[in-house]
Amino acid sequence: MTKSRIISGVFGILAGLLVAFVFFADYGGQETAEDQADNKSKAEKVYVPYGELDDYYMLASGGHSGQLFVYGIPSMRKIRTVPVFTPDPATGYGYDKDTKEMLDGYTWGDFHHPAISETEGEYDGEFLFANDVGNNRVAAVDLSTFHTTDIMKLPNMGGPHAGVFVTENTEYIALPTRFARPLGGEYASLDNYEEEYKGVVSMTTFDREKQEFDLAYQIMLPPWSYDLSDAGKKMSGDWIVMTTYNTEFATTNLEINASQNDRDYIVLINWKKLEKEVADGNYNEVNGAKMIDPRDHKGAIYAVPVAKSPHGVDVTPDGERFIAAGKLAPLMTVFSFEEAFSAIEEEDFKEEKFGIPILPYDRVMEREVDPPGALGPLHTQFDDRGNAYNTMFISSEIVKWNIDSGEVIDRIPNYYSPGHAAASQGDTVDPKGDWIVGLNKLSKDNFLSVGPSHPESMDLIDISGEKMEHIMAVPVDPEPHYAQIVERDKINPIKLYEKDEDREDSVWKKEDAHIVRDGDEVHVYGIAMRSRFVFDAEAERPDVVEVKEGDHVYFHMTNIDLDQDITHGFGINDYDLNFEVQPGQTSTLDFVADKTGTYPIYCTNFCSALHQEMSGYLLVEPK
Ligand code: K7E
Ligand code: CUA
Repeated sequence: MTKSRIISGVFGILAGLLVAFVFFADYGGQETAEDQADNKSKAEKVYVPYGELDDYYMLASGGHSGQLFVYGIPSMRKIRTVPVFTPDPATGYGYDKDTKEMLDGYTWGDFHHPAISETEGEYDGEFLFANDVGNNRVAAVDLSTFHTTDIMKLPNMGGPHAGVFVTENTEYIALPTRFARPLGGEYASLDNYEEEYKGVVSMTTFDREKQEFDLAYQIMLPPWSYDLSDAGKKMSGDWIVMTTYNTEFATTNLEINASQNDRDYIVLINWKKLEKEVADGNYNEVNGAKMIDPRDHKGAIYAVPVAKSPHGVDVTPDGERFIAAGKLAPLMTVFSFEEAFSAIEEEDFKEEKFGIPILPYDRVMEREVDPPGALGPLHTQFDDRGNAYNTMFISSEIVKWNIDSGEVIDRIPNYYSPGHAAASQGDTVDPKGDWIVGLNKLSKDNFLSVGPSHPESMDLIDISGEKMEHIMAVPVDPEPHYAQIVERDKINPIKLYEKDEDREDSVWKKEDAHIVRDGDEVHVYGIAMRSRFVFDAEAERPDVVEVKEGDHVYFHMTNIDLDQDITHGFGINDYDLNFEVQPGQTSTLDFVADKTGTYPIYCTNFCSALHQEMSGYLLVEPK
């Protein structure tokens, strides 16, 4: 660069700064040249050119929408909403026979914590599990189709908030309760809280072949509230850890009454030992569950005191420590599994509560990390360089610190009030250390206003360097709690459902479409193809179904377009019914035709240039 160019360059920058300063003085927030360069470099980090794909899937809980949100990272583009605990007309979920039976009449769920199935502590990408705090359920989403394929209702529960977390090889999917409740939800006076109310952990298993949950056993615990849990890894692989609050047994005004004690507990459970107890028949049957009582089973359940009302507890990627986030106490507490195991070995117990030996805090606790002014720590995530990242709800930031030394390395503001954060491959033995997403409860006025309820927001933060860098914030539907960020090649979705001529209720040629009438049952074995429905190939009008008032009608529809991305919808005008069939899929819609009249049927999913012509009629003749 010549001298004159340097001088003019310097002048240019000065002039730019001056202009920026004047603008800034006038309008506030005007970008400087430096800001612009900075924004350009940020934009480049998240720009995914047309034809290329994001590096990661982010599978985020949709909270009380009961849904799963799928995002691409780093672009933060929303890709899909997958219904889990809630009906969804966009995909017909909860309308067709199978999914309606699976939802079993429930119209909402409160999905907090997604967990991807693991093999040897790594995400294997086959399934995603979800908890429903609202209605005591656990669900599995098949990640080859992004369809929810099983939901199990759990007995004896009171809001399984502290799950789901999977053990290293998905041996168990654990769900501890938030609200103490009498077993089976029976009536019991709150005056008898300590005796009759219980906390419960459900240990469920999932058969990947059959795609079915099973409740292996439950653990009956004192009526504390269990907030979050995590599964051990490697040396701690046989254990799960859970935070508690309300060890005061408050039954009203928890805001005050459940924050009295200086210490609550972290409960440690050896699931392997309990598995053996159950195999040996050492349990009581309670409402269909094999129930373990800590007073009868020694050597598997312990607790260690922790600073009051902790929220999250997370196991480090090497499995050697567990870290509690203080929530009410502004600190993170690092505990050593090795010390916990040696205290157990030597029976170094302080006292016992409800049959649970209490380990000495000073021995198991390795370090308290207390960054000045950092308030409301909720959850911990990890990178691949020995660092932890804590969300601070009250001081609205993420704090990065070194696990070995406790030294605080960096802090970065969030917009605003993060609950969880999710790091790339964050729950695994091998986190990637490039991205973390703050899942925030508030956005204030960061986005175009949609009225008094602002959207929640998510912050994308680059954690690949020593200092964290805030890249962007995006709005999100209520309500992000936790997410899993998984490398895209770990997920292998199918493109089509395989043609299977033996599949129950399917027909694959339009000539084979037919209707079977049996008393007041009408079974339509139909096909959907571009651009028509065929219900009865022989009929004068193959796309018309005539039934009698009160008939129980079954539309068994197969989409025979074995072409990528050609989904057909199926809506019945004025009957409040809609479902869809994806390429190669067979689905059944069943209902009682209790309204007489003439009802157009039409394809709701735009599928071809003649999509508007893809229609027919349902005629319901009065009796
Ligand atoms: Cu939102 Cu995990 Cu339910 Cu913390 S929980 S924030
Ligand atoms: Cu089929 Cu639109």
